[in-house]
Amino acid sequence: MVRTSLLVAVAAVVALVLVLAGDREGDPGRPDADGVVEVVMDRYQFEPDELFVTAESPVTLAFSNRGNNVHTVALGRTVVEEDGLQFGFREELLAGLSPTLVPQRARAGPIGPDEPFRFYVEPGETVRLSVTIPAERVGEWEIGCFNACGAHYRAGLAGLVHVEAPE
Ligand SMILES: [Cu+2]
Repeated sequence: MVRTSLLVAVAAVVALVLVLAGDREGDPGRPDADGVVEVVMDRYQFEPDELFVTAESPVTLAFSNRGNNVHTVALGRTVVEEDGLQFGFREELLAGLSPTLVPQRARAGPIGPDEPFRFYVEPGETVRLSVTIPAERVGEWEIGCFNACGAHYRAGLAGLVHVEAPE
């Protein structure tokens, strides 16, 4: 009887450890054990299209472009829209921050403290953005590519970024 209970307890612990390990490594859209969130751009989709990051923790978003078009990734919210065309976000998630970009040449556009942070991802390339998002930006944000006056965004290259409060 005691032995059976012990076996059940051991089996339960093993199952729990497996579940936790699975969560840690394999949860799409969440950082893995190294703090990396993998995102694939396949044609006009982010996969996954919903990302979860924790404020005040260093995170790396790794964008891999498996399509045939170059994309320009923007992070923010409130889309600037005119005549059915989209041009970017009114509010920038990374405003005033100093993210690291690998490779650095992927940085798009003019570089200044008030410029929106954009980066190109060429077909076949992976670009890694590393940053720590401050606690006051906890909330719902978006990612998108606004190339071709928003044609890529309208085609589906749009996703959500949930910035969660530190535990
Ligand atoms: Cu694009």
